[in-house]
Amino acid sequence: MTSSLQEQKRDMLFSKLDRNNDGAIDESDIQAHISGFLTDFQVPPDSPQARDIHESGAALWRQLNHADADGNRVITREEYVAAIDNDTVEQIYVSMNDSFFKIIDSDGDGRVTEEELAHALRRDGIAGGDVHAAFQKLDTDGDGHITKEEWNKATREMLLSSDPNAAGSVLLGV
Ligand SMILES: [Ca+2]
Ligand SMILES: [Ca+2]
Ligand SMILES: [Ca+2]
Repeated sequence: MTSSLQEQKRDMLFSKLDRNNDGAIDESDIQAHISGFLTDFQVPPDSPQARDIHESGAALWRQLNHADADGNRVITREEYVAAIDNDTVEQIYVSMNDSFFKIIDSDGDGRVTEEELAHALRRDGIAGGDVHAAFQKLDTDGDGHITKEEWNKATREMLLSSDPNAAGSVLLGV
């Protein structure tokens, strides 16, 4: 059974994806979201990372199409919330981490430091004081770095866990 916390988190993700706030997601929202991300992280639009992210966006849209229950090429809040399950999380969100993690890991050493995370979270308006707590939650083995495995785990928790203390909630700022 879906808990209300899960629904609340999916609702927040939907609101992030619905860039123009018209209550439905279409392909232009996804592309706007990605362009905003590239601008925030100062990724040159013609770089391999930008190409990666745009390809992820196109893949995200293809995957989201199965959420479009009535087939009208737009995804409503209800369709989105109902479509998130284990498979969707793996196919959409965990697979997109390959691209996003590379950008958040700004020095490219395969691990995200607290400073790199601070840069990523600041973009979502999370105050500096919360970054340390967020980092400690995401760095589950406590070695001072967030690996892609730790990030993927948080991504799954973000969408699937009903535990309010799960590390993944940090990714949504809740
Ligand atoms: Ca629809
Ligand atoms: Ca790094
Ligand atoms: Ca770690």
